[in-house]
Amino acid sequence: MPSYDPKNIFAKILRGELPSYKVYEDDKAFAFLDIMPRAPGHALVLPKAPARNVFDVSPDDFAHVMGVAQRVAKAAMKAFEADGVTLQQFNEGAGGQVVFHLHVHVIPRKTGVAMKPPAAEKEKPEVLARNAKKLAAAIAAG
Ligand code: DGP
Repeated sequence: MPSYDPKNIFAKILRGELPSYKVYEDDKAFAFLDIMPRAPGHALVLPKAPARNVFDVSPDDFAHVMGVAQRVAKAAMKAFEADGVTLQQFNEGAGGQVVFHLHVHVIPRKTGVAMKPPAAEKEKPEVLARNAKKLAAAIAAG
């Protein structure tokens, strides 16, 4: 497996070199909106420590990221009046991974509404800003 590349786009977001629509941060994890959402409120949860994917992440960091994903999922149900949430996590190109810093997708779902295809369309900045504010508030409310 290739080694971790610190030039990947999520590493740049984590270092603050690129902007993001942040919804949550603690000492070990960071969460922000996917700019090409498969449904409104689609968020990504990352470990802050470098990890390419499930094959090199520490079990502790992976468990922490899943705990944060659970918290984001519960908040997304309220913030977006969702009927369910889809969690996705891809590993290596053959596993569907495109950005090589481990991340968990948290995708709010409505009954009968299909997800858009992956990375189909960039959402408008004002929509992302509004959704990030709603989700961040719901996460903070716990
Ligand atoms: P994957 O590695 O297959 O889980 O896909 C990467 C996801 O990251 C995809 O849903 C689109 C999203 N994405 C790609 N570039 C950016 C970016 O610059 N910012 C944000 N917020 N999301 C991105």
